[in-house]
Amino acid sequence: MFKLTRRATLASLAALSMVATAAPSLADGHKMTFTLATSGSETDQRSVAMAEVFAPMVAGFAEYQPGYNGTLFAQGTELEAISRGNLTMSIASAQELAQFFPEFSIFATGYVHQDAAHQVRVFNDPLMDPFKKTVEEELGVKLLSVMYLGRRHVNLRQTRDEVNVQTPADLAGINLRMPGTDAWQFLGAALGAAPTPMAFSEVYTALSTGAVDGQDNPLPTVVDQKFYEVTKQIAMTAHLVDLNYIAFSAETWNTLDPEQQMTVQRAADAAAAYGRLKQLDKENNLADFIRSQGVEIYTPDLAAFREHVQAQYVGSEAAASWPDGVLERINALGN
Ligand code: KDO
Repeated sequence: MFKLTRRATLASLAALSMVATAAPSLADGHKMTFTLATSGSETDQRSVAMAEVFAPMVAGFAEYQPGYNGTLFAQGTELEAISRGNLTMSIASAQELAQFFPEFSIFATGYVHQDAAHQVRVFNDPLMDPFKKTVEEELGVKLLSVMYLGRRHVNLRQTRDEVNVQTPADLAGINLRMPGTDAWQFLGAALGAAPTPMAFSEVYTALSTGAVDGQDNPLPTVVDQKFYEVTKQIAMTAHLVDLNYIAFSAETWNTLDPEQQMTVQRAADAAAAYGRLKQLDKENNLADFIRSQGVEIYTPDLAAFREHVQAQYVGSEAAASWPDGVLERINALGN
């Protein structure tokens, strides 16, 4: 990681030269500005939680300025923007972090996290300390809290009569849109499909035109993005209980006094908890609405999917990057 460390060092040196003059304190009568970039919408529960919980809690010393739908920075470029001092926060993914640090792919591996509570136990366990330390030291990013995105399922344009998804073999040749990073493409192939990399903002149009056969996201996202208008089935593969991290600039963090740091940490934890509960509620209550929009929802052979997907990771390059004992520890923290 010499190149990244060198770049991060350069970014930090540049930042240090700025900190001497920047970091307006309240004494100036000016508030800091916390910019957040996300490819999510304004109505996504994680965005709502940041605006309704995080922002008011830090309002005493910082103005929260969110950019939704990838408008501030394109999906997958936010962490680099934070590292270079051009952005304060993002709703990051383990898959994006795995582009810098391959070992993060363990948190993006199919059928590892069992549920939202398991995600929280893992994020707060000492096993995470080396991961968090690496990201802060080499990228200049602090991972403050873990957010719940939800169970990802296969969502196709084809009707169930056309493609009945029972096992991974039924996805052979299916052009499945997955997000652009390697860990996502690996997961798409592990499901048995032919993955296509594509930004989140392009998915609806690609489904409506048939440029892709399907996509994978949790039910709340299917509703928030209206994917039910351009798809006909959801096979509830639950292949990834997906998460995000509230990522925060270490450079900005280091300009805060201890009380402000504690407030930011508490605000992030409160927003993550609020968003988790809202997302779980939506996830547990949206199936009937989606069915009412003409989308068939059913449960495939989950044992077949779990067995096949996990077998793809055994001996993989991704698995080779996982620190010894971490997978066992994650499993021990399960139910
Ligand atoms: C997506 O692009 O399908 C995805 O769900 C990937 C997640 O890691 C995350 O980036 C998410 O999009 C965005 O937050 C938008 O919901």
